[in-house]
Amino acid sequence: MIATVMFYALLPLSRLIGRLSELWHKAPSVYVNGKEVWDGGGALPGPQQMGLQWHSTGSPNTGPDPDPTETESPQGTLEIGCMEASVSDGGDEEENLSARLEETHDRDPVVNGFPKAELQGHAQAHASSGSQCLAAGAGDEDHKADVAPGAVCAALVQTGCPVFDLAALLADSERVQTAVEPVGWHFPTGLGLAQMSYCPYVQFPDLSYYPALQDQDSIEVMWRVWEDLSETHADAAAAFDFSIMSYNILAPDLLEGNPDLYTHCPEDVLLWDVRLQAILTELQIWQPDILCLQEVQEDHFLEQMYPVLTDMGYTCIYKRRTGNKTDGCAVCYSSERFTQLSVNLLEFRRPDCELLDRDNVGIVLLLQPMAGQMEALRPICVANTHLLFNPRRGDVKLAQLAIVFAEIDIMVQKCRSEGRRCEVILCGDFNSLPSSPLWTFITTGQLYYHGLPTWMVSGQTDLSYKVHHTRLFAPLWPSSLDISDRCQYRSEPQAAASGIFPVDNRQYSHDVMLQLRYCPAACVRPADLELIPGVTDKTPDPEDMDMFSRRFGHTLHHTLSLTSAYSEIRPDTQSAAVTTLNSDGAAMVDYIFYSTRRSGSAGDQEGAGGLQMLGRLSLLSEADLWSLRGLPNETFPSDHLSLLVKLQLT
Ligand code: KL2
Repeated sequence: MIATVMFYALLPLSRLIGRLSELWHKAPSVYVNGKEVWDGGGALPGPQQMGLQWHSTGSPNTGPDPDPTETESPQGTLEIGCMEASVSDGGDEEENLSARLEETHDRDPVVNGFPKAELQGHAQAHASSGSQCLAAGAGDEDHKADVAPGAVCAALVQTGCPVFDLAALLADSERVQTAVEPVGWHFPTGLGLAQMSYCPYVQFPDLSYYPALQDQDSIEVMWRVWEDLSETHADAAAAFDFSIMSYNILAPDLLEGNPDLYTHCPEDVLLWDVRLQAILTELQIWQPDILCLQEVQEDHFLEQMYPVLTDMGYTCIYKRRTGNKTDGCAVCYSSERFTQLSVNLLEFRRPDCELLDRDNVGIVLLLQPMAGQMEALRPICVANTHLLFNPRRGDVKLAQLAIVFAEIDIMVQKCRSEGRRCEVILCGDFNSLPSSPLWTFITTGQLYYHGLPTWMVSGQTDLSYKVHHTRLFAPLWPSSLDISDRCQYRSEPQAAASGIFPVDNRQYSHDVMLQLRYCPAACVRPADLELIPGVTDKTPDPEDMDMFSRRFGHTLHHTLSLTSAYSEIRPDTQSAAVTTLNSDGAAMVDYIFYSTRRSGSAGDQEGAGGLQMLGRLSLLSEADLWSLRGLPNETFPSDHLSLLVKLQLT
């Protein structure tokens, strides 16, 4: 009782002292991925906002749109520019699309113009736009005092048209850093910086056992930043740099079909029109040279996305899922940078195969990069797919993946028959976790599957408590599929024979018996096995195991050398990166795999090949995303994040 009376007696005094100390106190520091970038200043929302509108007035314009500042075209308009914001009543800002768009952009020092060929030129353009930006910020008296270097572009958004310069971000981030900081595509988590910095102390401590939020010495802010990895690669004069995005955009029909997954979301962030605008904005910002989309609803794609993408200079290929599913996959590529050599639309459902009774699809296409006199550049095979979701059916996922590999192999062989090597990029939503058997198969080229429970394949769930497990045994799919365990069509001349004993020659030579010492049964050590150092404790080295699996089967192979562009652990914060989040949890299930130089083939330039990764857009952790109220949210319009990497073909 006495304590309560004392508390209320002293509260006004402590508030007064708090206010006074607030005046003296330095604004809190802001850390981006562990690095101090901001002194706590922030710009408040202004009267003008940036928006993106699609006015469909006729057939799509098939030509590229070289001038991103253009606001009108004769057939259809992709308008990016300034418009009057609808008046917001302050409390309702998050429900306002324009306000949300501003939130996406107002700290975004990027220009809408992708670095196609003249990287240098773009970077310089950015440097000058950066200085304009600074000048505008300095001229704005209202904000001059508290706007820090990183915030000046926000001031520009309020005073005139925002200018985006992704070019510099993707091409030359060092220059960007000197021009305007912070670099990257910035998504502060939690409250806006201005509110965080100047937030008054919590008002009703009497209702809470927790102390008032008083320590604001530092605010941790996480961003999706561009990770520049180009320094590790030598400047290649004849290099062809390009970017590729993989993005599951969450089909509205699937969203409505699984409402339980989105109970954490405010209604307005789930509206398709709102999400579409944000998706298009995202594509407009990054303008990837190749775009691989999943969960693209057919009607929306044809009516709303295709016209915009065509107008942006893309050629698009779409494949709807089979059965009564309304969504599918799309691959769009820049018509200026690539020509199409070949395309194959994949349906995984096979009427003659009980295993393959699901409606998932994929697209495999062969693209020829075009760059001035560089027609001799190796073609790039791009594969995009969305594998089955069902966590229990790893058997189906593997069979679907085998079809993708067999179709990629057709493209690879096609190039080989012309005496050329091609690079491979495999992307999509694989509904499988990093380090799962399916992921391991993709990244190592082999998977010993004998007896593996089907639920284990994707790592999505743990069903180990079950008494009975469906397991994988050879053959994984019927011979009618005509795909070997090397994931190549058997009818193709190069299809390798399976490594099992020939039926008519069961002569077990000493050599064969010797190799059997590495079979899984021989590798099991009984608990009471007598220890003979160097003998019974000897474990086979991986090369010998590899030889065993090649020789004796029960192993899936593919012939590509693929690396995942993203790793499970974020290199900056050491936290687990995720690509999708819903009420059920978060995980990394989307990937961009690209072909790398084969070990042992160095020196033979054309024979070795491989792509180099120059950079990527960082992912976020589950905690980061929950601080944004999960996915989808006002900033990220899908329950998946986009994956974006920049690759180099030399
Ligand atoms: O995980 V996904 O979402 O890659 O984002 O792929 C599938 C799931 C997509 C296409 O089938 O629909 C979602 N529980 C959770 N998600 C489901 C379910 C389910 N039972 N069925 C479909 N999806």
